[in-house]
Amino acid sequence: MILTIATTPFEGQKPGTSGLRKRVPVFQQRHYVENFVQSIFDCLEGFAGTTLVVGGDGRYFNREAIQTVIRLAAANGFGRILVGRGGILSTPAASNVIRVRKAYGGIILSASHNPGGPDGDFGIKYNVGNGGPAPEKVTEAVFARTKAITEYRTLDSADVDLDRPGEIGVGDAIVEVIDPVDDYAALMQRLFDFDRIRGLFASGFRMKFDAMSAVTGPYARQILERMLGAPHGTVMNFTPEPDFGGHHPDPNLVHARHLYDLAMSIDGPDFCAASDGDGDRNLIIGNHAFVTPSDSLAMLAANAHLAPGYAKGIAGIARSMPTSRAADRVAEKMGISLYETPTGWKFFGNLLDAGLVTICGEESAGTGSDHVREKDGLWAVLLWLDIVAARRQSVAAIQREHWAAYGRNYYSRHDFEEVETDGANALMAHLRDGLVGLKGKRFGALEIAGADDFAYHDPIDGSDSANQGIRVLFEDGSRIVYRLSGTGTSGATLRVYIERFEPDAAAHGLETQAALADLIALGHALARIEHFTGRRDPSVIT
Ligand code: VG1
Ligand code: CO
Repeated sequence: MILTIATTPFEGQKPGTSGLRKRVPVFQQRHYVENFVQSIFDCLEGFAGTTLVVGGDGRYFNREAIQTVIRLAAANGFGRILVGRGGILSTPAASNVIRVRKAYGGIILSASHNPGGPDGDFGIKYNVGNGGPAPEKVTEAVFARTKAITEYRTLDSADVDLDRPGEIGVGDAIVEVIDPVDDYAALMQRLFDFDRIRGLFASGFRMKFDAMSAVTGPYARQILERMLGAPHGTVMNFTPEPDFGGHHPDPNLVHARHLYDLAMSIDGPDFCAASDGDGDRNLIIGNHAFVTPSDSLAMLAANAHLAPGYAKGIAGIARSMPTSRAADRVAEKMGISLYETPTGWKFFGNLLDAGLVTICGEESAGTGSDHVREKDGLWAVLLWLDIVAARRQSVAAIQREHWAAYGRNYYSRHDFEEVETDGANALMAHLRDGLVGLKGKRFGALEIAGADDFAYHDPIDGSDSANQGIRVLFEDGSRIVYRLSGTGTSGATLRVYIERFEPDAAAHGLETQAALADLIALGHALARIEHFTGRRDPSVIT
């Protein structure tokens, strides 16, 4: 029976860079999930009888939220609801299911790289029919709706057994529990030369993939160990745990330090990789060769044609604004377009749909292509493996040759996490106020060529997005970028992105922080970081 339940709005149900993210206890409040999901449905049109995809990264509260979404979706008139078995769907796999099953859209339950567990984070994100995150005009409409909602529709039906594959009726809808891995693995098989990668493993190539007790475990074991013949034990921490085993599922140099140390050890594996909570990020470290995500984007774009799925070449590259300009040099040399978008994968969707770009990436360990409409951690790992197998070279050699051909963009991000929101806002206001005065100023060898607050005009739908981060540009091509995170759940996080281009191959072997030392010091001073946040040192350096 359909129930109409009276409710009142919650404050702050505003989707950020990637959906609505809050602490678990916030989501556990009565009506909280229902209000947000009903607000999404209230902003959609013409979905009666269509298909909705639902799945998450397996974190704490995933199963409860899925049951709620199923009841609301059925009561609101969706005809078929596809759910990953066990409530599991990685973010890129969900994007793929939406596309291959021609669903109306999907709801992904995840807080991505944020910690999980009863006191951790949870999140809800709506993806549209192309498989990608809802564009800003949709998320803004949803937020407006959350402020005015008065009722939601649900059912008094029993919970669905998420562990039993097959179909079951819920109200007038059919819920279908699907295998979370199959479609995705088949897609990877079409894009890459599995025989060649199998040959690589058979030749003794050694790899470690850390699934970080998060969603990629089942995917990585199926693809790497079963289909590609990597030795058992290649995939570590492969069981998705509700609290990610108590770890932080962010595959960066702080939370995946052990992989870095392993790859740098004398007898370390040839290739180390990891993904985040929901499977859309990637960390790539060759033996004695850490690849920054910005470089990875450039190197994958330059070599993608070696993989069967991209043999025709790539149409263009898109990167988020703070991502280094290493990819720009590849695009220039290849004679293809390079698009610079605001942070967040939702800005790539239109460019991919229009066929203007094939490969996209962000400095935050996100890379992907037109095969889905999300960034895709395992995809990046497999493309790297296919390139290594095709070129018969180590990651270190590929990286060295790339820098020699294109120059090296030294790059680092300094995060100041959980600082006071007022201070962080004051810091950004201080920077904005000073923008006009910066041009022409000199600091030692560094001269400022210009500074602005990045704004993006979408060439496809004509929408504008302002205030996307402060850019300080230098005469020698160096950059410092400042922005506040839109994925945190407490206080504010300031991100400072620092980049310097080095054409001289003789100077490509420096330690990154040392190579950027003068820019880092200037970056801290220009924004008066200690004054506004009380912090001298960043909490995370990537
Ligand atoms: C961060 C990253 C951004 C990424 C987003 C979602 O956002 O900087 O590049 O798209 O996380 O990634 P922010 O606003 O905190 O800087 V994930 O893995 O959550 O889906
Ligand atoms: Co993620």
